[in-house]
Amino acid sequence: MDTGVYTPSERQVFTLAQVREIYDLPLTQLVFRAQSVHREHQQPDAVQLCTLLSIKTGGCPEDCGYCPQSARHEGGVEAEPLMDERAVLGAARRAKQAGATRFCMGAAWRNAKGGEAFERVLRMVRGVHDLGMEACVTLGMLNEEQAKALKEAGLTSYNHNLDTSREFYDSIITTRSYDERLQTIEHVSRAGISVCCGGIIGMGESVDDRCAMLLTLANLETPPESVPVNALVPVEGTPLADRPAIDPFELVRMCATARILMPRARVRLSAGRSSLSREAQMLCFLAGANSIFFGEKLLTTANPDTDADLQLLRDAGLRTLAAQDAQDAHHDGHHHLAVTL
Ligand code: SAM
Ligand code: DTB
Ligand code: SF4
Repeated sequence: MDTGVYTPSERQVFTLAQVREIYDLPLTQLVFRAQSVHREHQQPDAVQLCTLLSIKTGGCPEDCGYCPQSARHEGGVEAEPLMDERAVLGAARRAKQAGATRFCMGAAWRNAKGGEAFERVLRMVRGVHDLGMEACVTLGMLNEEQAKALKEAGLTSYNHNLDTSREFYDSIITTRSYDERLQTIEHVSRAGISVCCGGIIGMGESVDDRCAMLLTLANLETPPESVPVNALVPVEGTPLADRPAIDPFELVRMCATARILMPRARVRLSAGRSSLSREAQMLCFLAGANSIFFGEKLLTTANPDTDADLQLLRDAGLRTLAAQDAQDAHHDGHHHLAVTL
């Protein structure tokens, strides 16, 4: 297995059959292989804590089948206006105090809005950046100009997920195409902003769909800086409300395969942790996950208590990764750990 440092031009190229072979390895072998890659490219004993805030909740015109914020599903969350920037920066400061090094702001928009709303988002990004945290936003589709402005404001990363494979995509979302997603990702990349891009498992997709999504991500011209792996949180009123829960081993396999395919990315164990045991989460960390959403809420649904998360990391002897470290590790391979729990 090649575990050298990859540059975009010399990185390994996989076929779908090879990805599937990796995903289907006996779990012991899969985790061993992922852990070997992890140790070459990442701090093996550090986890990044990222806090999410929904800065504009609900009333979204898109029809994403999993999402409680879509105005097209019955009984979704109430639509609220874009938050005031002081309230957002207050939340960012509290997240920093609690140990988070990245602050991610999400808006239930089809695309990033212009005018005052966008100016306000830029001020939020600047404020988070000035706190010394990594700033991330997810605002829907983005054009090149907006991407440039966000970069200038100090944005670290833009989250825009592929969610699933191209083949399965249309059975989950009809109002926005797969190619439009890829285009937004390209605008983000071109502006020099890191891409945060991943997906969801548990929506009824096949294992090939999962592998195809990971392959698409790994084959992007610039592979994502971070890859959120979400387990569907089934929400009443959404078309996917009745989907059965996934087996946690599936999540372990996703984290491990993502780690092997994208050695330098942060693999973020995202939505769905509330239903995972400590042991299952530890297996995900062993498999190469090195980032979690930290804070009692994701965007609109529950996340584990911060005390429980800090206890888990403490019991496992894991440390949190500081913001600048994350950037150093990403850009030049230097690793320094700062925050102790
Ligand atoms: N509106 C923006 C967009 O879709 O790009 C940003 C917010 S959206 C809520 C961000 C991501 O959260 C989605 O792409 C999806 O992967 C994830 N997500 C949303 N609802 C979820 C759920 N119920 N379970 C798991 N993941 C979910
Ligand atoms: C991502 O992939 N997962 C986060 C973040 N990116 C924005 C969002 C998860 C949302 C889960 C459902 C909710 O809380 O509304
Ligand atoms: Fe809207 Fe994003 Fe939810 Fe889709 S995932 S309905 S775009 S908020």
